[in-house]
Amino acid sequence: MNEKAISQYLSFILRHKPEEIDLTLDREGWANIEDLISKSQPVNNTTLDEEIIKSIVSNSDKKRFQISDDGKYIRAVQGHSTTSVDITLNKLVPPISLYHGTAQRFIDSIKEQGLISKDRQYVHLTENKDTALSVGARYGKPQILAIHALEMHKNGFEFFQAENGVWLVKHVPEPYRVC
Ligand code: HQG
Repeated sequence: MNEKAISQYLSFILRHKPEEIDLTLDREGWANIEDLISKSQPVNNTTLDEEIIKSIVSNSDKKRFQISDDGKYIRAVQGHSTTSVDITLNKLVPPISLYHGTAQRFIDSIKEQGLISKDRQYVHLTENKDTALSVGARYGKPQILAIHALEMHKNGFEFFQAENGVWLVKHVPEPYRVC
């Protein structure tokens, strides 16, 4: 079984395109697992079932997914682009600095616009430089940016933390980028 491919498929459906398989997510991002299984396409010839889904959820390195307490529903905890989802997030005071991993080829544009969320609902930030490095490497030669998160918060920007610890903010204007 190819867990990575199935995890990517679940991310695609649960974060971006539930309508692709006519799946309904509620405002908090939850999908009924039975419904998801019956509507999903096989991934690399593997037909999804409850055991596979639960294994992927518990093995996810970044804890991308969550199963509801009653075991009937699944959601992605962050990373959404679909506007049908608006997860109630914990609003928290961030640490002094947070990191964002990007690709060097985006730096000129970031200097002009600051960090923007593009297709997703939020800019994603992390406390972990290694995570930032691997996130940035998905798009080219990686570059870690440090952000004055606490100063932003003091100036009125709202910071949220997803269930898996990823920090979320709507925009990071250029003056708050340290490097
Ligand atoms: C860049 C992964 C030009 C931004 C990670 C990034 C994360 C700009 C790309 C989650 C820009 C957007 C999200 C600007 C930002 N001009 N480029 N003004 N502002 N960018 O994939 O943060 O493994 O939407 O730096 O762990 O890379 O999928 O966001 O390179 O938490 O679970 O535009 O995805 O999680 O790319 O990644 P993305 P991201 P998973």
